[in-house]
Amino acid sequence: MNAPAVERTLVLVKPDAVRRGLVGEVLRRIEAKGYALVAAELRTADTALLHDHYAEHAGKPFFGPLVEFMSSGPVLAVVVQGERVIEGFRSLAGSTDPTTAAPGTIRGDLGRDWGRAVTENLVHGSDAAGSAEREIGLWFPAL
Ligand code: D4T
Repeated sequence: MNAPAVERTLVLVKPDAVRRGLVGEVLRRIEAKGYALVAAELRTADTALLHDHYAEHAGKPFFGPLVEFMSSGPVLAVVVQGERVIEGFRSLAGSTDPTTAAPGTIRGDLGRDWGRAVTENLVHGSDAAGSAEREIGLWFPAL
């Protein structure tokens, strides 16, 4: 069997995680798993970037609150590299809803429902090779 190709994924440490001082904990888990950090930038995203990033969710009831939440403070955007890192990081992150995300995952260990209009779930990770390429191009056009 051929070795799997090295992949890159876009990870966002979302504003809730940055506010709670969890950047180091998220990066620690990525590095402990053995993945490499390729680029990282702390920035407050503007709504144009977030509309592009979340284009698949445009028109859904949570879209407005999602964009508002994601622009409410800085996020750490990170490009992470390794074999099968796209599915590997999503496994580290856990399922979307932090209340029921498995213990041992970032969302399961560190997240919860805060009773707000949007699911604040600490991190984002690209869900497929095509979206990873698209998202890395949006957040890191120079890469
Ligand atoms: P991201 O894309 O942020 O890594 O999260 P997921 O891949 O786990 O989940 P998603 O794309 O389905 O949702 C994107 C983003 O929208 C918020 N959300 C989602 C929400 O507030 N209410 C909802 O009902 C859903 C489905 C949370 C993550």
